Amino acid sequence: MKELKKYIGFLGLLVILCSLSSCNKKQPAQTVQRPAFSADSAYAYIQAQMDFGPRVPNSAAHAQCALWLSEQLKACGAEVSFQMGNMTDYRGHQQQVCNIIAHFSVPQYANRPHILLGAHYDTRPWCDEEPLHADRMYNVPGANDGASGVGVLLEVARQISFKIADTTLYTPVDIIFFDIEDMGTPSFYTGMERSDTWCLGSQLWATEYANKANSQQYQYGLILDMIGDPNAVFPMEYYSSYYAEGYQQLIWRAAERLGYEKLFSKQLGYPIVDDHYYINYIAGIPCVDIIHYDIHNNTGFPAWWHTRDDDMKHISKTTLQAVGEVVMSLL
Ligand code: 1BN
Ligand code: ZN
Repeated sequence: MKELKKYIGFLGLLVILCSLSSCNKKQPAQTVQRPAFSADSAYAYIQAQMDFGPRVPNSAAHAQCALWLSEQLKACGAEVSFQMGNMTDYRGHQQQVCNIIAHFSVPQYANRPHILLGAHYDTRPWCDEEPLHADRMYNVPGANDGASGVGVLLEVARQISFKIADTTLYTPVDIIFFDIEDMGTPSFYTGMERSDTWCLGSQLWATEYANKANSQQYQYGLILDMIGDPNAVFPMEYYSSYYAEGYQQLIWRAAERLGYEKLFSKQLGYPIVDDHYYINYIAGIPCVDIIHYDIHNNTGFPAWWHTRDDDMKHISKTTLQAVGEVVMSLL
């Protein structure tokens, strides 16, 4: 009997000690569900574009890259078309535009409005932010300004192909690679500077969209531009707030949930006439721009912007991973 009492006493003590020790144990941090995205793959897509050389309009590299992009999108199961047209550049010359449009359809949700994801694939013909005059006639290599947004969206396309296969894509998606975003009036031009000389491809697309009776319906659009720098910061760009506030909030909140609140700063940013501006203003589709500002430079952009230094050393897989996860979380 005495032995039994001792045994029960010992068991009681054990229970108390166990419960105390479990009280002291820290609750595990709430784990965030991370959407699938490979920064290694996005990086390789950026490198592949760089290997063509600068994708300046009218160059062989530009044409070869356009073809390669359409093949990559087709390999991911998209229906791909080229939108061709002519637009007037800063000197009044005609430029041939070639936008690349990929549709990812989900038969069960065919009637739902699409999400539009976009980036520009051309690179600027001049490094007009170079300090030395002699360097200003070089083409911009465009690792960040061009290839980074396209690289992330190619990886998004690859992830979409898996989602279509396992029936977890709930929204039809269109990916558009816009042409001639970056041929706006160069700083050395002595004539009049006009803001509508930028984004010629998206202006063409938005104008044709607005003039077509039965255009594809879009819920909203999202443009990625200069999204690969290791020290990137994406404030809430002004025109995106003006035209698409709710969607901008949705995207920045998604970034916060994933732990990327430093990268996706909640500060209001400057107004930038990027491709999203014409998608808002001409097409009437609410559209948000994720774009890197740098308030420490007088251009408002990073030091490599429109210089020969816009190369692979300013591409970070950590930043690509963050942007990629945020985009994937919207699908
Ligand atoms: C973004 C990257 N842009 C050009 N390269 C758009 C832009 C247009 C930025 C005008 C500043 C002024
Ligand atoms: Zn540019």
